[in-house]
Amino acid sequence: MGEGAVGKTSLVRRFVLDLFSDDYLMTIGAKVMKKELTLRDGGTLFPITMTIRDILGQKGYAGVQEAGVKGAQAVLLVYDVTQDDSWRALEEYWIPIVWRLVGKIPLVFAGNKVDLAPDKTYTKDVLGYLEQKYEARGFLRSTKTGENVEATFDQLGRAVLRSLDEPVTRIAQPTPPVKAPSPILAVTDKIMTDFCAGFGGLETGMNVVRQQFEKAGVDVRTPTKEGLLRVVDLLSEIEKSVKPLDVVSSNRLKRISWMKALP
Ligand code: G3D
Ligand code: MG
Repeated sequence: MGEGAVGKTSLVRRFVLDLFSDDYLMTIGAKVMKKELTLRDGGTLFPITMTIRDILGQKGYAGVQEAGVKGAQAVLLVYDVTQDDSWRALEEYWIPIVWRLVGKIPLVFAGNKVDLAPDKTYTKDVLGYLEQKYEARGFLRSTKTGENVEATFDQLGRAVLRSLDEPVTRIAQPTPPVKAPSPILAVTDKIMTDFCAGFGGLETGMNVVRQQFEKAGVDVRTPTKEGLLRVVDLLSEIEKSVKPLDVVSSNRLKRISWMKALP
């Protein structure tokens, strides 16, 4: 998890063989990937299959983000070392979502883009602060060098192994509540989550959502009413292949009614 453009997708892509390119597109929703690895802990080897969800970092998509984090056993929190706002957002926005919805599961920090860091001491101090405050490990990395990618995911796996027997505590309101996003983002978020709920859940649904947003030419950062209408129609077309027509039609009308209230 982490803000938009901090390097989440680049980091995951370095680790897994990712066949779907989204070079020209922000990650929409949550992209799910799998990776098999073996962890050595003490003298024992543990074969692990990691399911990694690359979650949309854009503010305003709480529904999609919350669906993405449910069931997580650990979270990799990614920030951009050249943007102080990006690690502050981990504290203010992302960690509270995790604590509230999943509980105190293991966290690992990844400070990305160290190749661009102007002040290495400051960069190390920020990571040290986060590690100490959240009792977590952290790594600095860069796509240029590729170093610390394996170590980061290795640490995630180890943290999960160690936490398996421990009860998870949830925190109801860890920080002040987050303000509602712009109305159009809220509706976009609602349409995405609604479609996925009726289309096999996040894993299946989001692949379709991603394709249809792309087809409609809608940027999730700046959706317009016209663009959203195209998305709603495209999603209806997809639903026609698996749902009765009356359901497809009522879904479409419901989504359009959400948009009607928009300015
Ligand atoms: P996100 O998934 O968190 O939104 P991306 O972020 O992985 O899409 O990365 C956003 C941009 O940051 C990309 O630039 C990517 O190449 C760049 N980036 C990611 N990691 C590093 C890094 O370690 N160092 C540097 N210098 N850049 C990095 P573009 O221009 O492709 O959008
Ligand atoms: Mg991304």
